[in-house]
Amino acid sequence: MNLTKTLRWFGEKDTISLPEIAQTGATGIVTALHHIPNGEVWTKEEIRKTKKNIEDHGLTWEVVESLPVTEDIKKGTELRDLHIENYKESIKNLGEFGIKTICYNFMPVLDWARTDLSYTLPNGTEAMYFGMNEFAMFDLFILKRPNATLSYSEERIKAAETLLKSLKSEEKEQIGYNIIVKTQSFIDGAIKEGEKDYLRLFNELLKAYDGIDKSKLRENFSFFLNEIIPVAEKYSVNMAVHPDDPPFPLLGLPRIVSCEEDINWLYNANKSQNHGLTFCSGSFGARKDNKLPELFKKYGDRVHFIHLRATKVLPNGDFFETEHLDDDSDLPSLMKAIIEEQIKRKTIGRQDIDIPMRPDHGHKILDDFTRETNPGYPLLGRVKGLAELSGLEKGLKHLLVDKLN
Ligand code: DNO
Repeated sequence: MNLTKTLRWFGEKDTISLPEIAQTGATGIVTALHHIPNGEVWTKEEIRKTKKNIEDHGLTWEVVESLPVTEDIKKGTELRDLHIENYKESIKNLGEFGIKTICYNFMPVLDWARTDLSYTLPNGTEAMYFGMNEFAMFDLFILKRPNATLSYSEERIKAAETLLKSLKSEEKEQIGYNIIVKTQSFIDGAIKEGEKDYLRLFNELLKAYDGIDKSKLRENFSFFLNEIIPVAEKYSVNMAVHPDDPPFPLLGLPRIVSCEEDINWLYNANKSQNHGLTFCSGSFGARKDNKLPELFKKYGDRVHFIHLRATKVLPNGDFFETEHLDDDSDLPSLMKAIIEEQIKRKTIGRQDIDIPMRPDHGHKILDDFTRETNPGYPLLGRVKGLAELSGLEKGLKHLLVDKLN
């Protein structure tokens, strides 16, 4: 009874190689067919090639992260049916190759957001940071989104103005580029690295959500689930939706996987065991009202994949990614809840006891500064997280399980 240790790999373009990952203590790979455009079918041939490559290095392809849900599916446009048919075909093909877990998300336009990708910590390492004033400044004065003022308090708008005046033009531009391009392009976001007209394109993507509020987005999500989950059941694939990061609305867009009320809605929208959650402690943890161990205890039976990292929330609402085991997110209590869920699964004879987990993101440390990697995915920072989390798991398991036998 162990969590299956995995690391995310971004395919052949990743500067981190499979032989390197094989040395880290991870046995599984989390990856996607990043070269296939969103909305198209992942063919058996392409799946076979990637799986073989991973297995040739002594690793297993544990989880797909992500099989992208197109904006057309989220918005429910006339292309939705075609994209859903393609999605079903991809699930079927993955299932036939023995891939059991697919992580995806249902966040409109922006998959995740940070304003600073190289926030220096006192010991010289670097983390990722989300600044409320920085984000408001970007929205109000760089993007100049119509009606953006409606999303912020007067106080926030003032603070954003003050910030705007204090920054050099390259610094302002960098924040916009980080939010729209740098954090999105490597995970198959709509705007690619190098795109010059990114502000205008991004505004168009946002505009297309006019009239889509939380209940409409939920309706579209529910439609999608009811189409794809029977296919997932047939091919023994677990679908694991990733929570919103950060877990609150941004840019006037609705967010529907942010808190307990959302998870409750989600689990009821389709009751299949094959429809569940990627429990991302770092994403949920950016909200103080999300109590991680409690959430896991309540909703753990349909958690199919786990992302572990800690978030430090500052008094003004800003947050940054802190050490994996920083006290702020209380990962020891979360890990205890995870092990208890595994015990429960074992007792009732479930097969999915060794839930796949990955250390989510990592600080830039040591030699990470000598190699270009995707934001959040340096090698050594993640390996440190993996080692710490594996130790935590082993220690707790020793107390909770081994001692009982
Ligand atoms: C960022 C990730 C997300 C995540 C997707 C899953 O580092 O946590 O991009 O992979 O939201 O669909």
